[in-house]
Amino acid sequence: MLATNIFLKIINREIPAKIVYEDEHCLAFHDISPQAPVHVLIIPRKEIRTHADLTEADKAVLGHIHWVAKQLAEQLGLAEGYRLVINCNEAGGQSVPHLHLHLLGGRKFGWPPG
Ligand code: DGP
Repeated sequence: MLATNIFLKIINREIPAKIVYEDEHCLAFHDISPQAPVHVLIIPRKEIRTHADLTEADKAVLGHIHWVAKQLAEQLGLAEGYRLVINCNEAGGQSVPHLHLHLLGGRKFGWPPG
């Protein structure tokens, strides 16, 4: 069956992406529209539309994508610091309906976010 959202298409190799990491639970690839010198998206293989859709059964995969983010930050030279972002729903700035963790680094970030 063909995937219904763009990130599922990347998981299923229906469209290409610059994949930097994958395992049985998740996939990480470079964002197509980078907002920093390093901008990687880490996504669970499981179809979870938004952060608000998480259930208790998803606690392990949520922890796992953060662990992968920490390891990728080291590998990608972000020792000075980095930012992790999960946008939730339209008001939270989410545009792709598949949970994803943004790993951004390589520049200084401001606060509050836009
Ligand atoms: P968000 O706004 O939090 O839903 O972030 C979605 C991100 O996904 C956005 O930074 C751009 C990225 N993106 C959208 N389509 C594609 C794609 O086809 N390939 C890749 N690599 N990234 C994509």
